[in-house]
Amino acid sequence: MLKNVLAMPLHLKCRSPLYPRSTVQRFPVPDDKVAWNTEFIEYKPPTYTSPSIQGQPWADPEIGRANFSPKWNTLDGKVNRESYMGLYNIVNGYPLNPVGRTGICGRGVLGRWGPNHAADPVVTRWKNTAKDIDKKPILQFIAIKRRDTGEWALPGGMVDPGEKVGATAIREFQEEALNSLEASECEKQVMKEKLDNFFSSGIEIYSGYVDDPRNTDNAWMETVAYNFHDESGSIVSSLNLQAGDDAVGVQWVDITSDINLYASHKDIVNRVLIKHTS
Ligand code: RP5
Repeated sequence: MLKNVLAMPLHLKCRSPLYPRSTVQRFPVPDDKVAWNTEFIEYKPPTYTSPSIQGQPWADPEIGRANFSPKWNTLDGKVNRESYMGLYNIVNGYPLNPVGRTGICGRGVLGRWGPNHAADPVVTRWKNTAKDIDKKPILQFIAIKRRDTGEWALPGGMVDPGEKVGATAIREFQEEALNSLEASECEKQVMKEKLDNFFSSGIEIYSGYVDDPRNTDNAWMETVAYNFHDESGSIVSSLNLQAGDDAVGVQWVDITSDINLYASHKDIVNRVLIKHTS
């Protein structure tokens, strides 16, 4: 039994035929061949590492390079190579996706071999006002529209080396949903005074694997998601929502059974919904 995987059956989005931002087709992996311990003799996935990540300061070098001796399954200097899912296997020098086959080897567009750590903020409020007391309460969260896929998503992002995951969630929220990267020092100070207390009340909702379309057999996304809930709605009502960084849209979204979100974000917001309604 795998630990720290959301409700998705095995993984699905990282088996869709076309690898993101490329023309590379994944080797088809049926559901019953995802698990590594199921024999799949015909399995011949292509190897792909995007030229866009090669030589980037935030990305690992190729495995086998003399200057690269990663310490798997542990904190490697400031880079966290530990998985929330427990120990992952290393085969012929390459870390193996703990959920199973994805139809592609290499790193694709991900910077790190093995786990790529992210953080996701789920900022919530009730949609209904006191006047709507007889209606079923609807929980809303702040979603951003991703520039790369055009899908609605949590305003999360990658953990910088040495950064605390909780700090990443708050920083990413401010960059993507409040456009803090383009705010003046004075605006940042106002934002800080308004939100410091609110952000200190975050509750961890999930830590583990993400069924991200960028995952490969040797590199995958993991996240820690935090819920920042404003029961009265008075704090979040003063937020000036403005898309920034990698986001091209931002808005409040009702958490309903038919929402469609990037990667496994729907499962994460559902966890938050259950927490507030059960
Ligand atoms: C997802 O990718 C995570 O849940 C997080 O939301 C996001 C981080 O990647 P970038 O948005 O920085 O591309 O797997």
